[in-house]
Amino acid sequence: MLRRTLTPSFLNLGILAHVDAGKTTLTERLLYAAGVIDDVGSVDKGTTRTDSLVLEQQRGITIKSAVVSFPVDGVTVNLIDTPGHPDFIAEVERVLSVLDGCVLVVSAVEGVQPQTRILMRALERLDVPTLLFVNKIDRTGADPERVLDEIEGRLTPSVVPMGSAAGLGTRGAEFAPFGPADDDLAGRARAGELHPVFFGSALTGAGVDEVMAGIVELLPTRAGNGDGLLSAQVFKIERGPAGDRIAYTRVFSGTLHVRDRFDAGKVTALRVFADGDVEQRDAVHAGEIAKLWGLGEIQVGDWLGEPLRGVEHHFAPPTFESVVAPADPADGHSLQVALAQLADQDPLIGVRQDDSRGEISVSLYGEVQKEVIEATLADEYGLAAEFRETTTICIERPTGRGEAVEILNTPTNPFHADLGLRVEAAAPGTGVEFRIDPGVDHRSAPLYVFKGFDAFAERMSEYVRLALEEGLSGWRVTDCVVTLTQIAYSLADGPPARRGPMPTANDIRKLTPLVLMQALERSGSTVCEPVFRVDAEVPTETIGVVLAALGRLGARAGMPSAQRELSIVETELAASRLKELRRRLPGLTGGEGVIEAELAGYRPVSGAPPVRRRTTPDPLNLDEYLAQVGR
Ligand SMILES: Nc1nc2c(ncn2[C@@H]2O[C@H](COP(=O)(O)OP(=O)(O)OP(=O)(O)O)[C@@H](O)[C@H]2O)c(=O)[nH]1
Ligand SMILES: [Mg+2]
Repeated sequence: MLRRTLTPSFLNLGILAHVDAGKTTLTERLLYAAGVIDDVGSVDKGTTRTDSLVLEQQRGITIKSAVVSFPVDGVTVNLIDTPGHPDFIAEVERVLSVLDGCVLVVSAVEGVQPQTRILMRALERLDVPTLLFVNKIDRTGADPERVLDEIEGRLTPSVVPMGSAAGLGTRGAEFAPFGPADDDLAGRARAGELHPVFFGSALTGAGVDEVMAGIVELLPTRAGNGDGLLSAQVFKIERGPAGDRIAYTRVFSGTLHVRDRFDAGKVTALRVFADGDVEQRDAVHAGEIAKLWGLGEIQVGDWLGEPLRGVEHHFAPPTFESVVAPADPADGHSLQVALAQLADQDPLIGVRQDDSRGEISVSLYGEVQKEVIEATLADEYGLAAEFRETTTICIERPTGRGEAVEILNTPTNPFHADLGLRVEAAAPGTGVEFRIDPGVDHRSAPLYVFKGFDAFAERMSEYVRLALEEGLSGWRVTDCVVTLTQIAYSLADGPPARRGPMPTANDIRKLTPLVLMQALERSGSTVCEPVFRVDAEVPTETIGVVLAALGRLGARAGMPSAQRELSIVETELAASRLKELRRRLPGLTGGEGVIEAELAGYRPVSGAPPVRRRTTPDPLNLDEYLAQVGR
């Protein structure tokens, strides 16, 4: 007999867009339409539910992702409002892996922006079913038809407009739906094959009811079945008023209970999102998002229970860094602690500690992120900090191929093991790949320390990655293949040349950089700097001076596309030149020029390669290395 049980269903929905497109305003409208709030808050007055941080309200931009929940047609929608400013892309990155669906917002005036393309590419790569909302049809200059063309031409051809907009550019602008979506369309939208497009205004509410209906009809909902093995992932960490860690967690399968124990700690309390608020519970099931207390050691990206996949990066890493110094030298230690805490909540705030100089440097996406870190240090930690000049983070790529071996019981190797490694250049963008030469006899690896060959290979790969954090010029080494060519270890009853204590995991860990850096020295490395694809939108009458300035910066600009008063110039610029252009543009364009930049890749620096001071012992200086890492 077929029995229908009423299981609750969920939809974890991301709201993504370029900066200022209207995500937070739309979120507010959806909450209002769902009946969970009685008044629509305003970004401009700092009264929205999701821009709850003081800094967000002061600046009128979203800095952190925020979760808020509402019911529609029996479905609990957990909506995640994300920041659109490119400096906070790390926040979006972490949210992506927990989404069932997404609404991508595009402004009917500004249209498709470079950031919109970056987001859409990531959503497509992850197969996240996505609806589009063309917002701000009430604003002067709104041109939904043009924006629809841009979407088809620059984002994805698989779009289906769900209606049309009328009364453009006025408060009375309205969305007129074509009619209900048929089953075929709904099925294909839920599978992510088609992207329905709505038009409207988050400010006036036009089109919002239709998007609301579309969210549950055209995006996939998940039944909250708590059977099966637990698999849950932490995507955001917040510090409570008492400094406690609160882990935002998406449960993919199974059930998570209060008092469950994990490596990171024991769950002491659990809350889920409901009706615009949070609600205390004892357990949370597959499909849901919860806030967990008590996991003192938890990190963003960690899995509770069975991991479903590894760590994935969907966006480019930060390309700038800056040394941070306390205004009062006595605050050095407090600053270090505060920055470590911030980096903990935000794994893409990379903190580098140079003990020999007592300096801390922070990796950055841009100036706005820098200002936010500065303000956070002041507001939350009472620390006045100064950022020195922002510099570019380069990378190193092996130039060719190099190999090195260290043999045990020789003067240069106190680590009781033989290790041979080869490093070879690989295609740009491929990262670091670790391999083991097929000729290596598995039994010659110290398997007793690592509990099997797979575990050994995994740890070796980790040691290799760590060693490559600082290359010959101090930059992270990437785009290469590292191959283990030789491994052996000493034994108490081995033949004389192999006689000695058996190595520990630490021996292998400390030996790896020693061998790898010698291999890299033989291959040589090329320091490469980030290069950006730049769109500069400038008043047409200033195009001549802008092109001349680009020429002086060594940039080859394409043909400018003139759109009456404004023209767009596309070009590519190295990070340092981009900074120079940003500095000069206001003067050249009477303050009217706007720049959008997207990382295009890395190119060898011209001239002498910049060197970054190492923060870890230099394996190529054997005495110093051994003195610092110990045997
Ligand atoms: N005229 C008009 N203004 C809008 C509309 N939606 C949002 N705005 C305004 O646009 C500005 C940005 O809105 P937000 O909702 O903060 O945009 P956001 O996408 O959340 O911005 P970030 O989170 O900082 O990326 C605010 O001044 C809003 O009042 C709309 O439909 N029409
Ligand atoms: Mg916002």
